[in-house]
Amino acid sequence: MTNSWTDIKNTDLVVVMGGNAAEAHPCGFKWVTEAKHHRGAKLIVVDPRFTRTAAVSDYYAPIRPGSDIVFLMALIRHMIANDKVQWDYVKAFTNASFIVKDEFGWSDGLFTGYDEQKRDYDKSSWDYVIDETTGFALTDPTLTNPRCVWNLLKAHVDVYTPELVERVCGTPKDRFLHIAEMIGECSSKTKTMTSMYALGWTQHSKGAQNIRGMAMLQLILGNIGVPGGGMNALRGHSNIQGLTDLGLMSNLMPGYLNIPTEKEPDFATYMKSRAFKPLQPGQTSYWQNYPKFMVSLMKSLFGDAAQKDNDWAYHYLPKLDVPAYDMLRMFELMDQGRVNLYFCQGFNPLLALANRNKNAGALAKLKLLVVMDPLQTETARFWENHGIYNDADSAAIQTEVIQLPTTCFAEDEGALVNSGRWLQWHWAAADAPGEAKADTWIMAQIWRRMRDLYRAEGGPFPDPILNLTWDYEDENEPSPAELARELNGRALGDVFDPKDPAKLLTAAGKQVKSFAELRDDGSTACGCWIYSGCFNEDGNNMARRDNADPSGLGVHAKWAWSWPLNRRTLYNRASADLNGKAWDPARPIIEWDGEKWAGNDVPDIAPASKPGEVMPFIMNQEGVSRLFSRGLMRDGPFPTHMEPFESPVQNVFNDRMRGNPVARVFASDVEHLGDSSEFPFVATSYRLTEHFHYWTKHNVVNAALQPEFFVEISEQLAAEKGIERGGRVRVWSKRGEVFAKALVTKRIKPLTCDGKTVHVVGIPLHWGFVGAAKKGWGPNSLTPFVGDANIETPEFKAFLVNIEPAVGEAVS
Ligand SMILES: Nc1nc2c(c(=O)[nH]1)N[C@H]1C(S)=C(S)[C@@H](COP(=O)(O)OP(=O)(O)OC[C@H]3O[C@@H](n4cnc5c(=O)[nH]c(N)nc54)[C@H](O)[C@@H]3O)O[C@H]1N2
Ligand SMILES: Nc1nc2c(c(=O)[nH]1)N[C@H]1C(S)=C(S)[C@@H](COP(=O)(O)OP(=O)(O)OC[C@H]3O[C@@H](n4cnc5c(=O)[nH]c(N)nc54)[C@H](O)[C@@H]3O)O[C@H]1N2
Ligand SMILES: [Mo]
Repeated sequence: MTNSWTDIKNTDLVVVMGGNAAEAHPCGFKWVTEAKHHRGAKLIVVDPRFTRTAAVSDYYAPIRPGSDIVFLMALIRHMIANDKVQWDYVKAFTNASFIVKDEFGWSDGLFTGYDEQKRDYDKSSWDYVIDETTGFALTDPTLTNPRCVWNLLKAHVDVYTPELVERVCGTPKDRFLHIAEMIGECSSKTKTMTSMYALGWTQHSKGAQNIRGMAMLQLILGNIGVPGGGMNALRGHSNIQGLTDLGLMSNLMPGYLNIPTEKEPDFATYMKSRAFKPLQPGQTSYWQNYPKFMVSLMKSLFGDAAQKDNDWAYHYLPKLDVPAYDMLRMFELMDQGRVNLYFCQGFNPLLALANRNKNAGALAKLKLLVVMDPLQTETARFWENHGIYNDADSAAIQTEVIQLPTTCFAEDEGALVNSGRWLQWHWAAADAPGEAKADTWIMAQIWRRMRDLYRAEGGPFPDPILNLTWDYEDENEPSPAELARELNGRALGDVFDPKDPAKLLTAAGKQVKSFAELRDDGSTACGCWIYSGCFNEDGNNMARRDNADPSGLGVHAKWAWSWPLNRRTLYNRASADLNGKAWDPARPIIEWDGEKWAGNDVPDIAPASKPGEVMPFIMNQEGVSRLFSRGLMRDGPFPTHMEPFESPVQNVFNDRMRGNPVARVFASDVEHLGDSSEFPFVATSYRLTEHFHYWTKHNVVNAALQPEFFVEISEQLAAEKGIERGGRVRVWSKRGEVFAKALVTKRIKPLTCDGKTVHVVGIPLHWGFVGAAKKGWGPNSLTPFVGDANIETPEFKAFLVNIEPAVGEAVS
């Protein structure tokens, strides 16, 4: 989230599109209720299904799964055509005026630079014109140059008419226009809109572009950085925000630093494409501090073994030979027989990952599978044969499975990071049963044994293991507090003020106050720069529980601790105009007091940065936000409509194009993609509020609340196929089949797209074969093994199936 849960009460308009907050985030959804109650806020829901969020909305519109970019680009077109633009914001705080290279363009649904063989773009044309002498980007503040971002954007969105929305999304034109008008009101300086989204946008082969589409709209309305505004990703598991923050993605290290690639053999080469100079005079380009964060991370990992003359032990780090080793790639490699050992910690891929057939086969090719989990999972028992639902030949499977029982959150102490970036400390409520051990204990044992083996026997490259910092009081079990202090960082030598070298900021051995004290000379260590400040010499700030809110704006600055620097709203400098005055005087979050930025939140800019000179988007080289994303996104600098890999209609811009042309797809999976002649219905999948994924099956109460695997279909589809309410159905895709009960509902209605009737089949997830729930398989016997171009999330939300009444007894 750019903002926080508690900030949502400041909004005038909530748009839930690409999520179902009332059911998947029922506790956080109360802030929507607060906004409605206190400000008379309105709620819009755009979802293929009439969800429980829709049930409490002021306005609802249906949409065909996988078509949101058309809707979003059409909203942008509407705002531009009807002058619903927060012009002062757009001119000052976005890259609208930047001039783009002449070579950049698009046609046939593709941008310049596409290489069909490589299924990739050469992105060199997707850039600004840079003045060679100054190194600054050229701009046209009058926005008249036809090559400026604003005019290119206008041209790009021109085809996305309300008629196209109706044709591609199946959303009636009048419903679209009504929503566009409601949203247009939020271009006012004193009205804001918040975007709340989750998997309805991410789980597509162009998921990242869905989100960019809304972020661009929010910028045009002047809604980023302001109270009640923002892009608010409703994160999933209670600590999934912490997972990405701490670099548990295969291509990341803590604090969104990158794992080096093979093309970056040494530290100097690695830094060459980072820490860029500003593209406009006087801008911050905060990533210029990258070396400080990186060197401090290396000192934290390897202590004295990381020195300037050995490139801070850079050669200890793995180097990526592909963009990422995400789950799709790992299971593809497993399936090719190229992985021997899979260590599966807190994950149930047999139920969670796309195309179960492929994944079950992949697990069977392992030599060893280690499952660390507090509960029994289907993944640990993938080799069992469950009749027609799992036709494994158990006797032939040679994979050895070791289960290591762990504790769970209620038995652990530590911090959970919520969607609003708040690190909230919690304490253990119970002792773990039986032989269960904390994940940290188990990992400590593995490291210790590996170290001892390397010590005793040597090996090809023992240094990273032998030199890993492990200075915990009990080497068998690092405590949560020790780990948190390590993430905060400390001074290894005395840290002085660079402006006044005689002034000692933090003495050697003390915790650093914040990342502002980190250095690139080896005198500081820090495990995760964005967390710096969470546990400093003031103590454990994450354990704070003062819920005072003097401004009434939902800031709660003394409740827990929020990264970065306890800031609650990111980009909050953008909440004030070029003179430093709040756009909305009734909701001032920070303002310029003549000498510095001050107010109700920690300013997202150096306190003395002059308002007309230093722009708010300090992480960007430009200092402003991006309506055009330069070379960052793999699939284009503007979002463009692409059909899902499996779609009931052809791509309107290019009828030869299948799916996102640069999305993740492996050669072996192409033959497992179906088309609409065989599979005429669009399926989408989602969770139910009564369950938490796959593990509440172990709890009789949750299991009983929604006891049996079902699929949701419209009355019209039921009539067409002769399916009875509550009857059994068989649903199948190119990848597999499932049997379920039919829930025939008015909540899903047929759509008309491109002149065709399109039926949507809704498939909830939860069921498997362990626990108290009835046996069933959920959606992932059916889903395609393809993923987003930028982040590799599987396309769980839009694929094709067929459905018929089932004959005979199905589920055991
Ligand atoms: N009770 C409960 N709460 C949970 C979880 C749980 O298992 N149980 N899981 C947690 C996790 S890990 C996550 S990631 C979050 C997920 O939170 P959500 O994303 O809100 O959850 P989903 O149920 O996957 O639903 C997304 C909604 O998107 C809609 N949708 C599908 N396709 C499209 C599309 O193309 N466009 C649009 N606009 N909408 C579409 C679906 O109909 C559905 O209503 O929930 C978290 N909260
Ligand atoms: N078709 C389809 N598929 C989906 C989705 C969808 O919408 N549609 N959603 C996707 C999403 S967003 C998600 S997040 C995944 C969820 O998929 P998973 O993350 O696999 O699901 P969970 O059941 O939440 O959790 C996995 C395991 O973590 C264990 N666990 C809990 N606490 C701890 C702990 O402290 N330590 C350890 N070691 N283990 C612990 C639980 O017991 C559980 O068995 O499913 C994905 N799959
Ligand atoms: Mo999730």
